[in-house]
Amino acid sequence: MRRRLAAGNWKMNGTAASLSEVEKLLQAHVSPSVEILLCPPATLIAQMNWKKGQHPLALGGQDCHAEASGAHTGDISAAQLRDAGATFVIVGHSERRTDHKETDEQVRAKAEAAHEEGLVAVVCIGETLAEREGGHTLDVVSRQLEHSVPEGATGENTVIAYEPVWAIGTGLTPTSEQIAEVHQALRSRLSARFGADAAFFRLLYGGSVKPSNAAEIFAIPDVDGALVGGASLKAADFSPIIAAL
Ligand code: G2H
Repeated sequence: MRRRLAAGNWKMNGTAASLSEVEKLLQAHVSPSVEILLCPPATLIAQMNWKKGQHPLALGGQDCHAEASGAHTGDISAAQLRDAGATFVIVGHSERRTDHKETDEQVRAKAEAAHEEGLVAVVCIGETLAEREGGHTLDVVSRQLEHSVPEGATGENTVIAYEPVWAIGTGLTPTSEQIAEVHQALRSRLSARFGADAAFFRLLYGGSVKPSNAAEIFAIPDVDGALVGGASLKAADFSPIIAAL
């Protein structure tokens, strides 16, 4: 029912020379039941879109402004991402929430802007180590889900990425039980809010996903794929993760 999704978030990595990694990725055998998304720096989206229609790779931005245009130096709008070839955009990544003090309300406004442009919003949520150790994980992710995901969200226009902040880029990953607990809670909260459509939302896990742990993570109920950072930069790492889906 839900098409599995392998999403790569290149963060602030990659130049034109990195396009060779995309070529290698596209040469690997990929099942049609898996959707592959790459979110490179915005500078590379148009270049990666050079073979549009000839490959199954979806492209996404890593952030967008809540407004469509205007005097916002250094920002990029959902319309500009779509113009460059993106069909997705990540919003509310913890690095944005931390580095740029983004709030749930700002994240929701960005997701709404993405929806207005026809982009799928990949809304990121996740608890810090202190919040987990304090026993607040489910409260935190539920609050983030409630306030970061707009009313107009559907399983078609929104993907939820659960990324525990303490697992991002650290090599640490939660246990399967911990991931399962959060994903089940998220599905339940989505059901309470969106009714039957909750079944169509894809829930990704993110945080130190790598070839050696991908299969175990993908076997967890209600995990529909992954948002992969460091291990998406090289085709040699990302391909086996995709193959494990
Ligand atoms: C989490 C993830 C990608 P990494 O941020 O969004 O990064 O896989 O490097 O932990």
